[in-house]
Amino acid sequence: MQLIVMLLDMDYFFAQVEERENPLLAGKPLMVCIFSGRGELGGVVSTCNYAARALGVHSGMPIAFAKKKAPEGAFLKADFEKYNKASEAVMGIVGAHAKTVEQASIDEAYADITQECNGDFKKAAKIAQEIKKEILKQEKLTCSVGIGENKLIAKMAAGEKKPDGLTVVKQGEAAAFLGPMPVGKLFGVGKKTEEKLHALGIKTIGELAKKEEGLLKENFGNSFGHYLFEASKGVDEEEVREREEPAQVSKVASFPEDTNNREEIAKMVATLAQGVHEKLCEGGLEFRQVTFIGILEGLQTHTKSKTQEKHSQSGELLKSVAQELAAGFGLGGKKMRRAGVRVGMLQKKQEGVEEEGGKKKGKVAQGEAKKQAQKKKAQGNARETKAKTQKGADAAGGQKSLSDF
Ligand code: DCP
Ligand code: CA
Ligand code: CA
Repeated sequence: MQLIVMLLDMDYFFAQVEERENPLLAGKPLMVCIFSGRGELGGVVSTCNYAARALGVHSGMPIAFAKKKAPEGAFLKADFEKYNKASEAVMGIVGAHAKTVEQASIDEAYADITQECNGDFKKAAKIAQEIKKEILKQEKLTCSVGIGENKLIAKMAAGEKKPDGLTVVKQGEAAAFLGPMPVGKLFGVGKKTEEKLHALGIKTIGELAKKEEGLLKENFGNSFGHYLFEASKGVDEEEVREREEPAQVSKVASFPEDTNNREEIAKMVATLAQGVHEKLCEGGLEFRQVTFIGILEGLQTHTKSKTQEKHSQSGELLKSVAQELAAGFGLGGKKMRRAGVRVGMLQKKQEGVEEEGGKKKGKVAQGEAKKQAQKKKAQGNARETKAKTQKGADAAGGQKSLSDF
């Protein structure tokens, strides 16, 4: 049967959720920000609405820059709990319409709908419309959907019409669809690759598709050269598969005796951070969010989180952020019984991948990550299996989590 894949991507996700919560914000420039704490305007724009984009603001831009471009705009602090909740609701709706769903990021999912639509592109479009309608009705949010014969084409199609778009690229139409696009738009091609391609006289995806594989391998290495050779023709053999990586990784431990000694707490945090870091490395994962969990003598649990501008796998960074959060944790005259360190917003380590305009382009690394994951699975890591059975014990709220909590 004809394989049919759908990619659903929420429109200006974090900012749209904020507009939904406060309709007064809609229409005027709105920036969702990750403040670094260094100065009033330290940090970066996580995302912004279309009114702000029209003024030249984009994801990853320093807040101070955005302030110059949109002085009248609203600048809100990112509230990940809110976005995670919306994300889970959206993923639930997609999951109700398709058996095989692969969540690719907080606001994006692939679904293999071959069976559901019987290999028929018209039926596939109907399913997408139903999903869009349900998300709008239940979550009051819009999204853009692409449909194609594989993941790559679905992804490229989803970017074609935004916001609130639905683009279907039928079988056999991929080359004509991709051909006229600037080569920088091809999934996996970042700024540096684009420049190199331009220097070779390649401006469109169609021009890239005409090049010999040998020439591309010579210039971009065997693996990425091969990827460019295939992707430019709309060839992609990666299957839609449910992800194995957890949403969070955490470690929690009890003090030998309840304590309010800051040094002792900091020492414990360092040990916990190291344990979390080991798990991250085992899974080939990078984090963006660090949470300190404090459980006081009366067993009240409090958390403090900090989100970094970028993903990282650094154990040093993890330890220092966790200790900083622990140092700022108010004991309120009580002693601490247990402490925990948790990392969230995880992704597979993106080796050798370019990032541009905030869009992660991890196609090639994904293949590598997949191999790693399969290898890991084959090895049957007993510790991890044990931890996985405890999933959902903390605030993951239905998402997969790896936790000793
Ligand atoms: N995000 C972030 N930092 C970035 C890029 C994105 O924190 N550099 C967050 C905020 C986005 C969310 O991830 O809302 C999803 O990212 P997308 O790339 O899908 O961008 P948007 O959904 O914001 O916009 P679009 O309508 O272009 O998809
Ligand atoms: Ca999006
Ligand atoms: Ca996205």
